[in-house]
Amino acid sequence: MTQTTDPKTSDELAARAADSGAGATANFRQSGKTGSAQVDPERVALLAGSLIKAANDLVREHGVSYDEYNALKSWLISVGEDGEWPLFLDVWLEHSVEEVNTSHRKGSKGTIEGPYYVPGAPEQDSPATIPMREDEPGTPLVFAGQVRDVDGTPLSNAVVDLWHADANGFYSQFAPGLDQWNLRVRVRTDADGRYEINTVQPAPYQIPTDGACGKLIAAAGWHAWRPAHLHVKVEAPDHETLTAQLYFPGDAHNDDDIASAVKPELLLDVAESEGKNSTEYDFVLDPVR
Ligand code: MBD
Ligand code: FE
Repeated sequence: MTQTTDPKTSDELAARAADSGAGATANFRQSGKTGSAQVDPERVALLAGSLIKAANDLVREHGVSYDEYNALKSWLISVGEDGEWPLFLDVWLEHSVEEVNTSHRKGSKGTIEGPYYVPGAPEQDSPATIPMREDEPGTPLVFAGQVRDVDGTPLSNAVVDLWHADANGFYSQFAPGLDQWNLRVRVRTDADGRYEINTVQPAPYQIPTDGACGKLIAAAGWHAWRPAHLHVKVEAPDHETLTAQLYFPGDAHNDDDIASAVKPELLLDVAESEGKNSTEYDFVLDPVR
């Protein structure tokens, strides 16, 4: 692996990690997604009622003690104080929401967006090079493929919006010291619907261990890892936007992702030659219904 910047010690990494989870709260508030939460009162009563009933059933079934009840109360308070609600929800709930909302699709499988997407990355024509530091650590990766409609037509007016962690597991805008758009780019496909993006291989991602989510993971004896992944949103006029993540063969956590977001269709086929990796992945989009 080409390493031109020293990897940080694990202490340095852990000290900065909780910032990422907290940054996701500010990111969500700015996302514009909060304003659309105009939910039908009947649905609120149904869904909130079901959730409360499920929690009461669990208390009876497992004989929850007052110590456990107070531990829960204290932990829920700290999730908010640590700004980790987006992290908690995207890790442990979004996968079901994604499943329910994309089950009608005939095109490519997608998966969760997660807490670290930021709209508005710089746009480039294909072939493109993602914004990165001069001494960006990590193995170079050429990520290429074609975007098509479900009927096979290449989509020349598509955009592949790519964002991912660096070789230390950090996302720009959610960790200090990284340029705003480091490892974030929007790439327009060419006349044949093809895209090609030069980037670097991301590292596996560890959920911040020093916030409320990390405390739950430690208290339960779980592990905090997601496998290394590339995040994408693939957009084209008159097509449903595909939100996906792509994973690398052989990653130790492909089979036990803490966010339950790995699907077999999302595994890349990576070829290595002279210290450089390359992979081809095609995206098939559903027309808007
Ligand atoms: C991530 O990078 C991520 O993709 C998800 C889903 C949750 C936490 C961190
Ligand atoms: Fe991620």
